Amino acid sequence: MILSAVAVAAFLVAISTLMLYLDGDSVDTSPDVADVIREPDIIMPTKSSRPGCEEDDTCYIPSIITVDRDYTVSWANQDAAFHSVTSGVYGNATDLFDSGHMEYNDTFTYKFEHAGSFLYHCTLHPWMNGTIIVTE
Ligand SMILES: [Cu+2]
Repeated sequence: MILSAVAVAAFLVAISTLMLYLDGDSVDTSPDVADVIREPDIIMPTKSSRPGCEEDDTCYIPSIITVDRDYTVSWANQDAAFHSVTSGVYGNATDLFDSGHMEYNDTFTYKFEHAGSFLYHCTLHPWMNGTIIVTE
């Protein structure tokens, strides 16, 4: 009787250990979960709506990043003001990507499928400029 109780207890410990292992494994390998919890690559910080952020390079943080081709870059607006992430330069936008007006806490993503150097800007604030460098 005691022996079977020990056997049952050992079995339960083995099962719960296995469940923990399987649980941890599924979290680590799921790309969907990884995408959801991923930090944004670039943020628009507080007060980037006022001129001056370009002087210490804090309009988009960071303003230049290098990524591999087919990487999906994410931006998050952490400022109370509207901002945009728009390809090209102020007054001369290209049609590659455009977030439209992003409010506080909005995020925008774009997958870069070609290598190159891509300038972008904010349509509301001419001093806000950034660059994505995409390598093969
Ligand atoms: Cu802006």
